[in-house]
Amino acid sequence: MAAMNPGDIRNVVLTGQTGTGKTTLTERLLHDTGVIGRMGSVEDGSTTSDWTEEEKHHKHSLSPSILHFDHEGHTVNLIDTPGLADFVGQAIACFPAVETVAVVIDPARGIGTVTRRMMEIARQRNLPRMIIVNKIDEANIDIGSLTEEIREVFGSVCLPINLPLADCSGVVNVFDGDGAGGDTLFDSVDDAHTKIIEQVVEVDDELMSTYLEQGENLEPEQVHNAFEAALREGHLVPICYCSARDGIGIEALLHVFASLLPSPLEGNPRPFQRFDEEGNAEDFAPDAASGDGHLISHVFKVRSDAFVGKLGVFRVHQGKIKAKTDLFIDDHKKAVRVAHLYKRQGKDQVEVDEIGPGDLGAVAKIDDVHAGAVLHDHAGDGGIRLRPLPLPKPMYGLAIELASHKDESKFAPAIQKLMDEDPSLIVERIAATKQTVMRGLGELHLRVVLEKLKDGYGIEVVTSPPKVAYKETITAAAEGHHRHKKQSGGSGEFGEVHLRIAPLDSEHDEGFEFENATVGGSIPRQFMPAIEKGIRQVLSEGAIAGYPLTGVRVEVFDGKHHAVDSKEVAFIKAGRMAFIDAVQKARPALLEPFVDLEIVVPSTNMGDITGVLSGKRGQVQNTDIAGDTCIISATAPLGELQNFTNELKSITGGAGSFTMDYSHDERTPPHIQQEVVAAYKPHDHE
Ligand SMILES: Nc1nc2c(ncn2[C@@H]2O[C@H](COP(=O)(O)OP(=O)(O)O)[C@@H](O)[C@H]2O)c(=O)[nH]1
Ligand SMILES: [Mg+2]
Repeated sequence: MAAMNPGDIRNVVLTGQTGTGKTTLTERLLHDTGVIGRMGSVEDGSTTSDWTEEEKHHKHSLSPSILHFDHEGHTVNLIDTPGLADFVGQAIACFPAVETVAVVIDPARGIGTVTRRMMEIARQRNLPRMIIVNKIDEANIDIGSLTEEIREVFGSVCLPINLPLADCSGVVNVFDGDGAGGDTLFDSVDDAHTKIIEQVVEVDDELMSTYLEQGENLEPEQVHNAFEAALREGHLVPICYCSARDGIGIEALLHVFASLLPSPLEGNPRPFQRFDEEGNAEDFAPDAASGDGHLISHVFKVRSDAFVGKLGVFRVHQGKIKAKTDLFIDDHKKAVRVAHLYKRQGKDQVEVDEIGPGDLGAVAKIDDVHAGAVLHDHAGDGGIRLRPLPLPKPMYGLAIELASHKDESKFAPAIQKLMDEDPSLIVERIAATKQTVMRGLGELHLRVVLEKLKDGYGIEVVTSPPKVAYKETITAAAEGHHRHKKQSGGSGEFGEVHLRIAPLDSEHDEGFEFENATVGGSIPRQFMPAIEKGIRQVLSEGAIAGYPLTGVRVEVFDGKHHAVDSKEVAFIKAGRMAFIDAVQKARPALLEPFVDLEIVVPSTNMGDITGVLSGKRGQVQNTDIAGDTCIISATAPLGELQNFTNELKSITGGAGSFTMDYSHDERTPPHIQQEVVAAYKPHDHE
């Protein structure tokens, strides 16, 4: 099969709150374009899009699905993404793969926070946007006021491109159709037509004059380019209405997707950067029109399967990717062989020979493929990277321990695969607390990861709240001294060190400075590295509570040595003990990490949440009420937030969500420091 003409492709991501009907709508579009004979349902786990075992079990989309169908002579590549806040990282990762972001709204639930976030990220990334109001079949909803609210929240650039009929049995095209249909539920076809045409002609002066002369009678071909320009500039966000369940408004939506949205040749430039050897970056926009140019493609989704192996789903931005050729991944020197190429349709895939510019495809069994990887075919293009995505930082943690030691060798490779496919997952060993900590966006996120670990790799773990990763520091200057002397049979060990320490500025890069201030050869210079080594051992193991020590300047100013018995090991020990001696006199303190929180809750819960936060030593910085929702910005110690997900869930009945980001370190209150230090069982220091 030859590659498609980029002008015939439309790439669309479907996003928005969970439960708004994205997966059902995907199923409906596949059905109505003849891809599938019978519509499956989310409830019985039979949709083309929610095909993984986890998705069938949870009855929610948990990772993006890639589908395609043909309409009006064009191919639409549709990416159905998860709407749960815990999984938005994967949805955001799909944005650079498409020209248009379509958010789906359920009138009964209102706009919602994930929708707001996705609309904002799409705007920041210069992606054309559209809004789909689904479930217009439902009783007791007010689609007219929802439309007003959409315009209040996202601006007057949002305009209906079709209107529901008064009985919601269909929709009328108000942009480029004949306007036939009947009475509409709100607004009139004529008014809606005038509004959208006037919005569109504003981006094109010439068209504006033609419009003023010709009046309403602009032909669809005359406005096509201006429509694309209006979408590109964010000057128009079309609103469509439909019922995925009952098949209402689907033909009109298909028309917008296939014929009105920008093709890869018409969309905004792709957000790449090219780095030179010094690390300087300049913007780089691949050109989809140059079909035979260098290949530039990027991987936006990775799926690892214990049976099938690793699958990398990519978008070609320039050139062609061909089966049975060699490719480079990022700046790797060694090329990898692409044995097989596929087009994905949910869980199914069809093998193809090549994928052309603007199209989406998949490669299998290339181990080094990771989310965000750039696949290219010229070694000189190794400096090309995607502009970083505004992904939420994984701060919600669980300490994990293997349930059985026999899984030890399987654990690291399995975790690596899970991290490769999930941009919001980190698993790290924290030296200070001697724990392995898994971090994600929320409780459900990590629950699903643990299920995959169990079902996909046969590994079970026991979880607990992670210990707080405190740091140690000093708050005053002090001196320390130690004489190390050991006589056992033959040659002995001797070294003596005097040093002084002082706090460093918290902004200091490394958090440590070491200086030899001895005079007159009291300690020969060759022993200084040994002394520093001994001190660095304390920096990583801690002096008072077993946590890494930071923010200290050390000056060795005196000491003694012995011609025969002074050796490296003696000064390592002397340096280490003299340093511990000094730290204990330097009013040591514990630091704890603070995070910036952004909590989104129904406005009615605002008081409860701020109350809970103050009980956690949190400080509310700002509250911002927008309609029915309230955004609370606050800082709080990470250690106090271990149960916050559950508290938020119970206070808001599941409607609240939050993100957290590292803010700064702060001294723990004295009573907490006392507890932590008392719980520390110092190892034998010598
Ligand atoms: N009444 C009605 N229900 C719908 C419609 N579309 C989807 N649903 C239901 O809404 C629920 C969530 O649908 P789903 O497709 O999983 O939403 P997603 O989370 O956005 O993918 C399911 O129970 C669907 O049957 C619709 O057009 N009308
Ligand atoms: Mg879904």
